[in-house]
Amino acid sequence: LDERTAWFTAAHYGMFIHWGLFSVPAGVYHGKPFDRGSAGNGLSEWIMFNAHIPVAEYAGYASQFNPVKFDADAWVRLAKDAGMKYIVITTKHHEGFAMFHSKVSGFNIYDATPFHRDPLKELAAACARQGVRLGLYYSQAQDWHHPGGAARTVGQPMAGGDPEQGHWDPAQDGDFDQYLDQVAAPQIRELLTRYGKISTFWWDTPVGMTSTRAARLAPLLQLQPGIISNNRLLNPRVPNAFSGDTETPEQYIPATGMKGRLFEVCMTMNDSWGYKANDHNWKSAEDLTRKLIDVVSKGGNLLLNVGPDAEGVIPAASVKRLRESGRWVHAHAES
Ligand code: JFZ
Repeated sequence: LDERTAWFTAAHYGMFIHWGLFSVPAGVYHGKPFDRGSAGNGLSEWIMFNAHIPVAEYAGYASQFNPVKFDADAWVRLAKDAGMKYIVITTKHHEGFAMFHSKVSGFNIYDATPFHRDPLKELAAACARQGVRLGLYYSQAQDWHHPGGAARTVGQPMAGGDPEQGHWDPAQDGDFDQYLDQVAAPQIRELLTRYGKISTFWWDTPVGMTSTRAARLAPLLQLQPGIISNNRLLNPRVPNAFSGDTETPEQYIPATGMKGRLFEVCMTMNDSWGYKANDHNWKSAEDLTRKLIDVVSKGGNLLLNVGPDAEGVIPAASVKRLRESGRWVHAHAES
């Protein structure tokens, strides 16, 4: 038994939280619902890309982002009541907006919104108080706001390739290596030094990443001894030096598990990760419970997603399902 990963294996179940500026448009741009954009997806956190919203216009959503109903303790309590042992939250998704008080870029929830609070600080404190582990999602490569940040090219794999080819606004042009050194790396350093103990780190969509570039970010994880990381720093489909600790099957459960590798299935309760006002395609509580049992029976973890809205509220449909399914979990789990 690996001492570093034992807690993860025993945890079985975690809460994924996709929260960002995208919670403001909530899947609708200029009155038009974006259910299928140029990226071929209707994910609310992809609306900037799908609708090719100009950088300056998108940044304007920050003035409307005031999630005064955000209650860190209530979120953590909800996760616990559902039987979850850890939380993984988006600290910066592809839109480039930091959901923490970053000194590296003013494009963050503390400095750029009327909210003027650091929700990550509050969440970290609540997790520590209630004994729930905290993990951080950070989009290291795709960043559609900061110059030089990568944007995927439709039709190309979301790993490697040309980081600049998917840009739609000249404001995005710049040097990818400079972006990595001056935005991504220092923000990751902030995340791993200013919020107490961090248990997992969730890289995502390594567009433009090479092993040379991955090698400049990977050592930052040493700032948190014992941290676990997923396989999306470089190319998740190719085993390599940066495959991290966990495989990340997305929206499906591998038929026979993943021999020799830890894995964490991530799933949404409806069809979007970020809050999407017109997405009512909810899976039933029973279905979600069966999926949890299926994943755990194969030796994996389930990271089940919620998408809080722009007021900081986790949708009632999600809360209802977590509570209903949580009753089963608590009745059958050992601890
Ligand atoms: C990524 C993000 O683009 C998405 O917005 C969300 O955060 C999700 C959890 O992760 O989407 C992916 C990443 C990898 C694959 C598919 C979608 N993949 O490997 O099939």
